Parts: sequence; C-alpha cells; structure tokens
Amino acid sequence: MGDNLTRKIIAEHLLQGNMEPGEQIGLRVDQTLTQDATGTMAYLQFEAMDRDKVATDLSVSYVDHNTLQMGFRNSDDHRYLQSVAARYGLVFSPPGNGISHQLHLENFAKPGITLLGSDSHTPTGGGVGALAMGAGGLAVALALAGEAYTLPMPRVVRVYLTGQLRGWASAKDVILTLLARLTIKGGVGAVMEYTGPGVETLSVPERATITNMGAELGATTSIFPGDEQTRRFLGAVGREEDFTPLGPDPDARYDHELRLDLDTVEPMAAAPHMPDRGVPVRELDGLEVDQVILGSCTNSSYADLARAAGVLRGGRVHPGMDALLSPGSRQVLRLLEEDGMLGDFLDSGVRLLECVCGPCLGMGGSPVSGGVSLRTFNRNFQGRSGTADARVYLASSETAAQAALAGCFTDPSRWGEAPEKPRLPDYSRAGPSHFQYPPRDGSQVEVRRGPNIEPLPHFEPLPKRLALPVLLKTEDDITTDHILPGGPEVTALRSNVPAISEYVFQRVDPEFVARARNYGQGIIVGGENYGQGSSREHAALAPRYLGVRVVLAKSLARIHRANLINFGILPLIFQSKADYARLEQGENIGLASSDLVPGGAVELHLPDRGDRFQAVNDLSRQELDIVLAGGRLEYVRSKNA
Ligand code: MIC
Ligand code: SF4
Repeated sequence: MGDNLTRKIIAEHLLQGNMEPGEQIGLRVDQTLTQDATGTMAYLQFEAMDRDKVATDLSVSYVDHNTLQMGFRNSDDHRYLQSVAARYGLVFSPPGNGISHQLHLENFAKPGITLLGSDSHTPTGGGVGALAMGAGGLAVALALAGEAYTLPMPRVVRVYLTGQLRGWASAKDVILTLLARLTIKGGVGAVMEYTGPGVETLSVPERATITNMGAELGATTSIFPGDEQTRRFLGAVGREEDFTPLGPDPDARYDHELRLDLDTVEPMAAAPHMPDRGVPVRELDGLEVDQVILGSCTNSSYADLARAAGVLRGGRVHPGMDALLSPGSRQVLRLLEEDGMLGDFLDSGVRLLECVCGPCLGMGGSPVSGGVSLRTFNRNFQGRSGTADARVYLASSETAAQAALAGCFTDPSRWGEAPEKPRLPDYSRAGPSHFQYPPRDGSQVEVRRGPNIEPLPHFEPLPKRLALPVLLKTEDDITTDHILPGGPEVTALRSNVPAISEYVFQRVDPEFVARARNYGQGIIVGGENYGQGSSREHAALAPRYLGVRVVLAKSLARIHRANLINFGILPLIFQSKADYARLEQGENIGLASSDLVPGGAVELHLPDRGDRFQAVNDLSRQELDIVLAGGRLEYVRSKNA
C-alpha cells in the first residue's frame, strides 16, 4: 500500500515518535510565520531562550492584525517586532504589506515543507502543498530555537473531489458545504487531504480558501497536492523554482474518506453565529443586509476580488448599505489598480481599507446595532465583529458583492450568467513587495521595547495538593474570542499580560476577573470543544495569570489544549457528562497532582458533598512534566539547569 501526501511530508520531517494516529510526534519545522497580535509574545519567549539566531530555513514576522496605532502601544509593538526580526534573522513584513497568510502563500510557501504559524489560519499554505499548521506563540518560539513541533499524529482524511464548480459556485462554497456537513468538530484530530479528479479544476487561490477554512473544521491542517496548478501559480508569482511535483501514491491508504461532487456545490452562506451553519444563499433571498465586507485571509486573493469587481462594475452600492474592502496584499491591490478594477470598487461606493485583517477580528468596521453583516471571512462568532447583537453571515466574494448592490441576499438564479474564472495575474506587474530582510549579522542590532512591553510572568510549579473553586462553568463551543476578545482595545495589550488579564471572559461574565482575584486560584469547567477558534495563547496565559490551574471540559480544541499545557494549566476531560451536569460555579474540587500519571484517569474530590468522580487525563509524560513544572518555559529552564 502506498502513502498519502500528508504521511510522506510527516515521514520526511519526523524527529520523534511513531506515526500512529493519536500518538505524540515531533516534527522538524522548515518555516515559521507570526503575526503582530501573537508575535510579540512569541519573540519575548524566543528571547528568553537565549539563542543568537533563528534555526529555521525561513521565518517571517508579519504585522497585519492590529495596525490602527491608536496610542503608542501598538506602534511600539511594531517597532519591537521590526527590531527583533533584524536582530535574530527573520524577514519582517511591515504594516500595510498585506495579510500574513495571503503574503506567505504568494511569497514563501512551497510544496512539501512544514510551516508553523502562530495563527490558526496558517493552513492556507496547504493550498500549495505545504504541511502548514497553526500553533501557539510559544510553540513557534521553540521552533525558532530549532526544537521539534510536537502534536498528536493526525488521522488522514481523504476528501475525494469529482466534477467541477458550476455557475456562481466558488471555493468558499465548497468549504461552507463541507462545514455544514461535518460541523466545526468534523476535522478534529485529522488532516484533510484533497484528491480526486476535481482537484485539478481548482486554482491555488481557490485551494487556499478551502485549506484556510479547514481551521473552522477543527482540522490539524488541510492540504492539496503540488501539481500543474501549483506550478502555474508559482510561475505567476515569480517562483517557479520553488515547485516540486508532490502527491499521494496512486494506491495511498487513508484513515477515512469523504466524497464531494463539485458539480453539486451552490452558493452558500454560514448563518450566525458559527461557520458550520451553512444554508444555500437562495434560501436567504430578500434578507436585508446592512453591511458587506470583502477581504480577510480567506477571500482576498486577486481572483476573489476580481470576481467581486466584475459584479460591482457599473453598479452602485445600495444606499442603506455600508460596503468595505481590505485587499489581501499591497501587490493584489496594485494589480487591481493596473487592471482597472480598483475603479470598479471605488465607483460603486465601496470603502477602501488597508491591506490587513481589519474588521475580521473587530478592528473597526463594526456593524450597526442588531444589524446584518455579510462578510467574506471565516469566523462569525457572536460579538467578534465588535457589535454584540449583530448577526454575521459568511459567504463568497460574489455573494457579498451581489448583496452590496441589492441591499439584501438575492437568489443566485437571478444573477445572470456567471463570468469566466479570472486568470492568474502576472506578479511582475504588481510593483515591489515591501519585505525587510535581516542583516547577515544581526548581533549588534538593538531590540527596542516600549513601555507597554512587559516581561513574561514566571509561573510556579503545580502544587502537590489542589483545592480549587469552580470559577466559571461554560457551555459547548466556547471560542478563544469568548475567553479573551479581539478588537483594538484588547489586542493592543498582547505584550502586557497583567493588563490583558483584565479582559478574560469579559463578554461571557464581566465578574470573572474579580472572582478569580478574590479566590486567587481556581478551575474552569467547560463543555465540548472548549477553546476552539484562534491560536491566541493569551487565552491560556491570561487565565493562568489570574490563577486558573485546571480546565476540566467535555472536550478541548487542539491548539488551545497545547497552549494550556504550555502555560502550566492542567487540561482534563470529563469521563462522564453527568459530572459536567452536576458541577456548579463556586463548588470546590480537590485533586492531588501526585496522583497524575500519563494517560491515566484521575480522581477528583468534591469535599462539599463528600463525593468524588473520575476524569480523563490524556497527557503524555512530557506534557505532564511541563504542567507540573508550571509551564513550558519553566520546564525548559529546569531541564537546562
Ligand atoms: C483570528 O482569526 O481569530 C486571529 C485573530 O487571527 C487569531 C490569532 C490571534 O488571536 O491573534 C487566530 O486565528 O489564531
Ligand atoms: Fe486575520 Fe481574520 Fe485571517 Fe485571523 S482570520 S488571520 S484575523 S484575516
């Protein structure tokens, strides 16, 4: 039996462990990326490791998330990132250059490499056949120091595509269809590997939309082969030498298989407030829309925006509508200008924003109270837009542009004949990119820190005996946006743990921080898929700073689980859901950390009731040692000592 593409790349990079699904493996990391919101912490951690230079083949530090520069904090962070990149040998992408994932796809990702990024949408790189994974900042810092990236060996799911997209159906509709079918937990523990005759009909930007939003399936990553389409894309962006043909063996084995006939895909929209709530756009016909936003790492390629421009050409945005655009990169914007399409947007009345993430994480562009916003983004979690009672729908660029003109969702059967797919543009016409390359010897470069950049907190080892009050009990599907919101106010504090901790669970329970302070330590009880969504490690770091020592949930999202461990919080899983049902906020739970054994059950005491129950402890030996030491940095320090 032959191997699939995922296993081939893993085998090529395997440093530790066996390739048995679920077993802990360690991979060599070829490339890393960070963005500003997770990057400052990642580089503070890297600096704490006392290395002289990064050990990867290529590492890029992007500034794309928070570029509002309201006050000194944000600007100081950017200067810190720029100086740290020059000091340690990273490429720096300044604010306005573009969105990290779009830029990395265009400029650096290639078939067969491993890419680790401190952002959950790093799998965008799977569009060119890279094994691209999201992780917390500390995992990236360790990779920069040359350490293996450890993760559970994923199952490999074959997504067998047949047919080809018809009419107005787009790549976004493919992933929204899969999400509606599989749900936001459908990819947990798996790599989604796309194969079959439908694959060759999809261009790299279309593939990247699909792999990008594989993050919303909870997948470890998603990947397409390196084939003729890949070669064509790398040629267009001027990197044909980066092409290697790469794919699964013809008789490759998979752990699971799904099929999707592209002929049957139709325009879809994910309804509020989860990306898996997809419905056909025709069913939303007539639903009034107050705001449309084009852009984000999911749908801001030249092809995406060219299709939207085609719809808008000669028309006017509906008077009641606020329409915004943030192109994926400055080069994409430049190409749109060259090809006359910037004029289509401007003349139709679309507002032009910077080439950054922007409204996607609530950096401006919040919709009106109770409004409907239709966005080409990947996440529509409640409140993420900055307006708590807004209803956010996710759809393709074409669907969004149609709604911008009509002021409401309309049935695609009335959109007329769908245009030809736009060709890949020739990037030699796109003007310069603005990457800043590091000097050969950065040892004399001064790292510049502003007053908002606080040193990392030190954490104590896990005590032998714990008696912890339940500080909060949550529902299922709590996202990291619930745990620690995005938006300009909070994101500006990403390099200041004491300050950002004030915002933990702000939208869920405004009393949480005071309660945690009052008790000094505690436990969080979570439902299914606790910590899904973004990779922000602050959603572990800030609760730990407030004294959270254990998260006991029905299940945990992969990146968040790793972040909890990295900051010394013990992740435990309910053995029986009945125990979840009976626990209440304020109840005390006792635990002896000396009873913890790797992969074993653990007994928890309920002293107020004179009762006890069992929870699953699925930690490996190393993970447990990290938690016992008080976190990953403490663990590395104690090992070195
Ligand atoms: C997101 O889309 O939620 C973010 C903002 O890009 C996060 C990273 C962060 O919180 O800084 C992600 O996806 O990992
Ligand atoms: Fe940026 Fe949004 Fe993509 Fe996150 S999902 S990287 S905030 S564009």
